[in-house]
Amino acid sequence: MSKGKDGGTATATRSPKAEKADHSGVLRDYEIAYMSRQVSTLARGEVMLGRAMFGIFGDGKEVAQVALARAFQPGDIRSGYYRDQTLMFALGLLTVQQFFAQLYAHADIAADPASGGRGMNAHFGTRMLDDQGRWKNLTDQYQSSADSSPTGSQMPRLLGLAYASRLYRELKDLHQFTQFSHNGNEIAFGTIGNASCAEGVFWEAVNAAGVLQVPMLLSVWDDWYGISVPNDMQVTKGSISELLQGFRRTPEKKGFELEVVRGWDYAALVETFQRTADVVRRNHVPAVVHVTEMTQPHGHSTSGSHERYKSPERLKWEKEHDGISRFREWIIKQKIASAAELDALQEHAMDEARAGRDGAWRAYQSPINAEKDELHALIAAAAGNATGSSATTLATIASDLAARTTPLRREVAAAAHEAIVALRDAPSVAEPLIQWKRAQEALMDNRYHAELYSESSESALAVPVEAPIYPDDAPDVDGYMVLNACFDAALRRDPRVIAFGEDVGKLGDVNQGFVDLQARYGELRVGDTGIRECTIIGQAIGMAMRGLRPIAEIQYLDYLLYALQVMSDDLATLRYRTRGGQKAPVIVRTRGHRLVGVWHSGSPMAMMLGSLRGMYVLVPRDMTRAAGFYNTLLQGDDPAIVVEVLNAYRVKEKLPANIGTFTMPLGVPEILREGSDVTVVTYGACCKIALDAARLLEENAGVRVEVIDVQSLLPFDINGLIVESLKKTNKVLFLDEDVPGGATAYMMQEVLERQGGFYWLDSAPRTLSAAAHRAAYGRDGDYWSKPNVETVFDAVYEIVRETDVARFPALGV
Ligand SMILES: Cc1ncc(C[n+]2csc(CCOP(=O)(O)OP(=O)(O)O)c2C)c(N)n1
Repeated sequence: MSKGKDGGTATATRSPKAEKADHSGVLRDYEIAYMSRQVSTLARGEVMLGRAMFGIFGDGKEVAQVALARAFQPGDIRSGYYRDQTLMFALGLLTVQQFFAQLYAHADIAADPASGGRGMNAHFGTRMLDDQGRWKNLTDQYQSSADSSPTGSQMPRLLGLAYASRLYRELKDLHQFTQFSHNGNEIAFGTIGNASCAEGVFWEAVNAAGVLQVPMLLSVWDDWYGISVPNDMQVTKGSISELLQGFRRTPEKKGFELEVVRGWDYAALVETFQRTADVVRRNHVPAVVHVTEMTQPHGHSTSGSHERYKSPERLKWEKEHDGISRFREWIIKQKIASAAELDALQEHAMDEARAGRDGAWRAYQSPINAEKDELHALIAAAAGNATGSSATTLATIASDLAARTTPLRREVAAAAHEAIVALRDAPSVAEPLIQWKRAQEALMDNRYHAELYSESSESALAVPVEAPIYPDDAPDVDGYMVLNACFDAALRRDPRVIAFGEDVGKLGDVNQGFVDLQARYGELRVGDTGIRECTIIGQAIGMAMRGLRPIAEIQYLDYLLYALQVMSDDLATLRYRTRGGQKAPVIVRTRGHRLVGVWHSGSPMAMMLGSLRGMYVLVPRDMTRAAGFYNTLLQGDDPAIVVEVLNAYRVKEKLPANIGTFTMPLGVPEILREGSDVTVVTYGACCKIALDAARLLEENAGVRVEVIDVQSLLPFDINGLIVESLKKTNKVLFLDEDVPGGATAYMMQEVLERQGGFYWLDSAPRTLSAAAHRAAYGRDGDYWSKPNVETVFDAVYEIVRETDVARFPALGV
């Protein structure tokens, strides 16, 4: 066998039988690599033909990937990116037909199991859940977590997938969960492009993997470019392995295994991956394999040609170093097969690629054509029944539709719409078309909107409600102690619950919710992390995807911004982008709303509402309600963020007797004070301000304010309690500490538009939010930056004054 740069050799003597078996493995690898190349070429053609919107393929990376596949064992899991089609083929996790189905955006999980047409071409993933949304056995086959497009975004998740193995190995109470792990033997295999190593998230994840010593094997596919920008403009010294030298482990210090191997050298690749994987699996050591000298025969994607930025010399070099050609030469030289035998094998691979493409296209097109024909028949019939100009219009619509040989569903839907509009004066003629369109829209609703949140029996919305129980002698304790008792019960009840974050372990978090719990449950159950918000969330995502129940803490809501990308792109989209194939029930715990100054007073709720659909966003006003939400979420299978009120940890609350089991329903507001004049809709820290203002309004002006705590922004008032209040008061103020146009606007839209609250108003609806900037420092800065009792008083007073000037004279403020 030949030798890689750092790769060593694999020259152990083998029996003739083993030799033969190995040869057939090599030929199988060659066939897959060759077939994958043909797939790239054919797929590119499909985009050029207009059958697909966009294509990005794995050409040039084939040889390394068939070699990498050999290092996988059942239960191992991949977190990679769009170049990995060959790896997926080699692992048996993807068929050619499925690859093309995804390229065509075939909206059916039977055709595209990774995403049901939602993802994008070359966004891979396995179905880890059954059709009831429950976990399958993840250890009896290889797994792939679902890809996303932002370069580097596979890294935070990769950290967590690998960390889960460590927990499953080191925590004895987890050994029973063999559906997810066998003693933590599973490796999390990552892949990333060379240029993406310039992303901050790459460094954060690599550093954390070294600190945590997780079984992660990361391959860097290095083809020198990141679209058009070369390596020496991406990373210092132009080489990621050179840069990572400081991470290399030594006899004295823990660190990484580090390997460099060339992307066209099959034998060295097989040997390197196998040897490295053995170390990673056995010793739980992270590793990076830098695969150099890769090529990109078709260029970056279908969006442009690489001749625009690669020199003729580089293009020539790429041809000479093409992995498939080199692999073929090596096989012939090793006398594993003759040129003629390889030609036959290539022929077969080509047939397989073509058959996959053609099968996928037929499967994609035939139901749409059937729908088109169905609609065509209806329009033609309607044309026969219609009179005057609409008959002519319908005949034209029918013939235009018939002329579409490869229709899109949207074109069919548009034709139906056009026909219905043309028949607006003949409703009885239009009726069959309307019925057809309604049925079609219901199907599309399912195709494109289902599985944003859990629809399983484990949905957080299906968790039974258990009210808190307060015996007569229920003690009054500081708010943080309520949380502490809740977390203690959760950790005791369920060994899968793992809490971590900055200062969460030894200190028990900056507000003591976890105080003493590390001492009780150990460092792996209640742990400290480095200051790395993005990978705290990634760590949680990967753990949750392997059956654990992480509670990941972001110390202050203001610092969520560092984690928001991964929460938005990865966590919140996971269930949706896999169409219910994967889930990560992560609980993100944070605290916000009001403390001191620009960076500790955050209440950027609309930032979350806009970017975290797919997660629940909960805003309890006190720690008892927060505890109830945690108890609910731990029984559910959706990700969520709970924003605790920063200045409420030392406020006294009664400790419920059933602190470990009582639950808070999601999306159910609470009326904190009944009133008949104005409804104030608010949440979190503003509840107290609203109540204080309501009391003053009643005492001073006889205004009876109904104060409603929404408690949960996503989901929002699922039973329509707020509109019932509006029916009584006919006036409303939406109050919070977000910026103008932030969550107050969101609540207003929910109540006035979705719940139809507009129809019950007799004065203009109003919002009262913080100023358009972040809060200035100091108590006075806070007072003039955020709503306070006086501004709430004035806002409500103005609302009631609008309909009764005589009773409410102007205050002149
Ligand atoms: C966060 C982010 N920025 C930019 C892009 C656009 N983009 C897609 S691929 C790519 C280059 C990636 O290069 P590399 O990591 O070397 O991987 P390769 O595609 O060469 O395999 C860029 C800039 C993106 N997808 N995500």
